[in-house]
Amino acid sequence: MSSNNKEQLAPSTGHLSFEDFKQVVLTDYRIANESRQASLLGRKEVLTGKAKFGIFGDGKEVAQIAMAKVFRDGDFRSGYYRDQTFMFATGMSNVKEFFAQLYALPNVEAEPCSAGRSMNGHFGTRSLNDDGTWKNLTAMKNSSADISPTAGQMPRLVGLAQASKLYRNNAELSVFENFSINGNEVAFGTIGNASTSEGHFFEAINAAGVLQIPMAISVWDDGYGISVHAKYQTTKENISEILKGFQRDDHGNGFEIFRVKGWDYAALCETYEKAIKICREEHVPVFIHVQELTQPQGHSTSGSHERYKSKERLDWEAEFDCIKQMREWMLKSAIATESELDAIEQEAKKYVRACQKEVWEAFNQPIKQEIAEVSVMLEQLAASSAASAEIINLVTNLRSTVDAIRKDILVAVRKSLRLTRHENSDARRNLQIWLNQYNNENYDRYNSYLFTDTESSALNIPEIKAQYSEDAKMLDGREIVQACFDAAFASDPRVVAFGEDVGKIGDVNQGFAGLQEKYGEIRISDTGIREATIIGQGIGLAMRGLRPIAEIQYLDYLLYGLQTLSDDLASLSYRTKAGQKAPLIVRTRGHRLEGIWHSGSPIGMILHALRGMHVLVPRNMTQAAGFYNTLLKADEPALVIECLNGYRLKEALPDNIGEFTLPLGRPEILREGNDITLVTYGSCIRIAEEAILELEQMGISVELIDVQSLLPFDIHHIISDSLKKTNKVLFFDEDVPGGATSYMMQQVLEVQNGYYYLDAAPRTLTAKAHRPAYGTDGDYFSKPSADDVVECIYEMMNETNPSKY
Ligand SMILES: Cc1ncc(C[n+]2csc(CCOP(=O)(O)OP(=O)(O)O)c2C)c(N)n1
Ligand SMILES: [Mg+2]
Repeated sequence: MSSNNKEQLAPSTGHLSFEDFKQVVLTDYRIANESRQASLLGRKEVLTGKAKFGIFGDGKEVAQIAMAKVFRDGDFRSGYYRDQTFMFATGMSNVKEFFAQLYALPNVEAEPCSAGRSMNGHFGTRSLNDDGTWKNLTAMKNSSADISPTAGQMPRLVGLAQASKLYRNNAELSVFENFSINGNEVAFGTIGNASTSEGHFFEAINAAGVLQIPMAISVWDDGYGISVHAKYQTTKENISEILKGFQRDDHGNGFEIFRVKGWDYAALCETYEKAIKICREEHVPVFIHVQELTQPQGHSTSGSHERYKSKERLDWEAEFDCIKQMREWMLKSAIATESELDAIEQEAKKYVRACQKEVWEAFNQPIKQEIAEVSVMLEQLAASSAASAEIINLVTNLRSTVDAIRKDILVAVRKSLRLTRHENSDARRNLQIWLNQYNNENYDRYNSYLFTDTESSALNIPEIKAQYSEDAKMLDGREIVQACFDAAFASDPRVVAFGEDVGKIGDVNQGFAGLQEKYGEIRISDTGIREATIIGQGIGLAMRGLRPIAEIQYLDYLLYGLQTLSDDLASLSYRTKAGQKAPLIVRTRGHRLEGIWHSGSPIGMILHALRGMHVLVPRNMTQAAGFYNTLLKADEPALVIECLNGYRLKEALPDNIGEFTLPLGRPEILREGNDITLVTYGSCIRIAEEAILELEQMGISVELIDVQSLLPFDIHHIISDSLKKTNKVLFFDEDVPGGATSYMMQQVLEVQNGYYYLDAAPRTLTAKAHRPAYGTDGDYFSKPSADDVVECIYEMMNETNPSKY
């Protein structure tokens, strides 16, 4: 039997003839059995060593089939590793792709979710064409790409659902036909019962209740989180019970909450139909607690559940296995006979086995070919080599390794090249050429697409210089960014902004002042104090074609959203091999106020957590505006950190405030000098400028460079060019010792070969290791001051020329 599950399943079984109804039910039973067989065989594949790890959807099949019936084109899923049956039943995945992911088959044709990069059970569809442009998401079923941290899917789910609300309520968006049809799309979330203990879950539930968005969250409740029973996870051991306060009231606020047994096929179908109708039509969030699910094979391949489940529990699980119950229901209701069902089960087993074989072959065949090819080359190398015996040994080992992988090939090739390092044969040259080519292929397989690398990369946006009239207005910095945002909202209806205090008062520093009145609450809005879901809102909206600016009020509070930024947003392009994108702009402000939680500058932490995003630190609001304009034309995610003390400083308003762009990865030389290069960014620029005036009086000429774009960093090596002239460098910021200054030093000395031009030891000047103390004195003693900069640079001059300084 062919198992193309891509057919649209009947959303309702209400008006069917018995024969049609029977066919629907039997198809469901077939899919459930195929999924179960995939789980059983998947586990075997891990236990026999063909795959590294397995986590499967057995015991959750029937509920997912019911959910799949109401999942339509344009809808989105944000779920977790148990959802294989749902993915099969909706046609978003299939058994072959399941095995391809299990084996880590590194190409998108075989494994479209992640090209082998995520472990098994991590699902996703491809929203993008090969050139990075959007597909028509309304004509396909969509799954955002899974991540492993439990409940990590929840913040994004809020944004995916909110997008429907924006598309339905902002008529200007109707032209963006690839993303929505009148906001009719539902965002389906799934989560395990134990993972509802996470803060992200509760935060997302509350946010969805406030926002009143079409979010349908299903909890797959099997009573456990690995070995930990519900009594340690959930108050009253019952998540829907404790969420009762969220139940929709007479004023229409809240959730509709449903509870259903995970082995009851008929009740599941009915519940999903009812729940999703409300969700889709009324834009009311719904919560479906699917209880009494089982884990026939335990949690994962990492251990057996017999260790922690009682015999009674295991017996109950065997009896209430959803597929067994579905079978009994079909027999009892005279929908099918024993022999019909036996046949389906047998077919499912055969079908899954055939899929597995085919995929294992597809995984191994290219590697076998590579081994054959390289073995011949190694033999040729051996023929003319003094290390012949050792090389032949390597070839023999490679050929005899059972199911050898690419690592085995490279170990043999690289060792052979090392053994022959003093030889110079044609065979060796050929092998080296082959290796270079092979490295390129493997770079594509395993390392490519940290960004989607499209024409719309931020690095490809042409620079447009700011233009100023002679009588350019001098405005407060806050008015400069406000004018930039005003222009952005006016020119592109997809742009939305949200965050704490962003709506009514236009953010705590007035960057959005007056814009809610002008463009409406639907586009510029206040949110609760919930940084993780502010980021998640941004990710979900961006995945559905909108251009969100998500604001985190202060840099110090970015940590609440950092998990979502790092695990979800920053990894998105890489983990889908450019199959999905979320061009979200995160705006925040930091540096230089007073007190432990208003003056932090944890830039090193950010740089290390957010590879896959751009990180920009404009020194003033004009630079910030230039970056926003660039980013709004580009399709990559970015974090912009504005200077808190810059909002009231006067700046000239460019005539083209909405158009001018600032290139990423290009530092600016703010002051030319000959004696030393001072590398810094953000608020430290002003401190540096103060210090430079005094140093000038001492006869020391400083070249001041504003990095302004930390990721990407100085693409054109402007800083090492400066070192050619000054031969000395100081990296200065207010992060901890060894924080972002060390990153900058590594970039300049190692990547740019800057060490080559140095006459003096390179140095860093940073804040102390502790958080900055409150008050002006606290600040002075915690962070580097102009005095520190002057003295540090003087010391460096003294080291190189003690007689003069
Ligand atoms: C943040 C985080 N903590 C811990 C883990 C390890 N872990 C993976 S699955 C799991 C249990 C999840 O249980 P539940 O949510 O009930 O889902 P189930 O596997 O039972 O379907 C844990 C603790 C993780 N992936 N992420
Ligand atoms: Mg569980």
